[in-house]
Amino acid sequence: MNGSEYPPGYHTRNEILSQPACWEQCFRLMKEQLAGIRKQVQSQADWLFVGCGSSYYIAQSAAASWTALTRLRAKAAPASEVLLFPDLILSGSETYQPVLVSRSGHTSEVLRAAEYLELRRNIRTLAISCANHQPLEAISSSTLYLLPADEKSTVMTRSFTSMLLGLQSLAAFMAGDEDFLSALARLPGMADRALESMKPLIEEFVKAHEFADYVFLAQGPFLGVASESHLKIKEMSCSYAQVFHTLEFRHGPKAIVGPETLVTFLLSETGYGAERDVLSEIKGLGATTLVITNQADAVVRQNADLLIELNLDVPEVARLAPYTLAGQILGLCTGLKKGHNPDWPRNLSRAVVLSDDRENGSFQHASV
Ligand code: F1P
Repeated sequence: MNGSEYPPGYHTRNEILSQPACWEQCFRLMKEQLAGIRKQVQSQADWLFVGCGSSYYIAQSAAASWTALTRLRAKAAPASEVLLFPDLILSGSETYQPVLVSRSGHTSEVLRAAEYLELRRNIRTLAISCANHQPLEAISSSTLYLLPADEKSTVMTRSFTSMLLGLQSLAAFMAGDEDFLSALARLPGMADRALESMKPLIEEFVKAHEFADYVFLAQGPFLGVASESHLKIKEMSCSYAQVFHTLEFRHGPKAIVGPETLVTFLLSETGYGAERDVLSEIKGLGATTLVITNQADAVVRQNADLLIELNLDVPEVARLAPYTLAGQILGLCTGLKKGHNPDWPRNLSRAVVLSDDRENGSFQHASV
């Protein structure tokens, strides 16, 4: 279905704006599943979050959240690394609890990583998906389902934030952190208000500017969200985008900065002062800046060409999903301005399904 009966971006726009209501539905679904899942996973193991594309960026954000909430070790890996360099990923004698993240449950690399972990390494895996009756659920030992978060659009938006919030709920549930769970429950109302205020600001900003390239900067748990934001602008508008740790940007990549570069800062609370110093420096080099922060001081206000101040009364790690919203809207508006249809991005499919040539162990991209 090419969706031509709908205006460009119709599905993506609706799916972005539906996130507060979708999160509420998913929190209810998580409540029904958490107790059962807790019995099936190894709570004290090292948690390994695995995915591809946006789902890998969920894995990055979920791993950071896991450690922040449970104090247990956790890491993220693209499915391809589990397949090609398993000994780098599954190093040492640690016991692992892998989590396979896949909106569709059809992504070949994720399926093969699940098979490898379950059958070759005899490790029980947990999957999280927005679809059922798909091959991943048949391979993994248990599956968390968030069906309302699936999209019609190729581009992941509400599935990204909902699966991330689902995994954060699981972490808080296992850590017995009731305060964090109630903070998450307050997010839909806050996100509604945040979307209402940021959407017109971003629309106006995109209308008023032309950019040659995009940079997204973040530290700590926000890096996965910066990675996802950079992918949204790439997928929806076919623009050049890069992502770095904020302070890493000084060490060479800042050479590209000019007025036609939009540098987006996702400011954390923990690293605020150091990140704000990079903002001042990069603004001084002539970049155009978009700042997403929970609260802004005078220096940030002075150096932000567009400021998205969220004022969320929740712990820092609970802000990851709301921090994703601005990049989604930026990608949508930029794609529409450039004449693209974000619902069906160039070169992309909803899932990468490969013809599996096991003879020589390689994968060719099948026509999907
Ligand atoms: C993963 C994914 C998406 C990407 C594109 C292709 O899909 O890489 O992140 O945006 O749609 O598929 P999934 O494994 O989460 O279904």
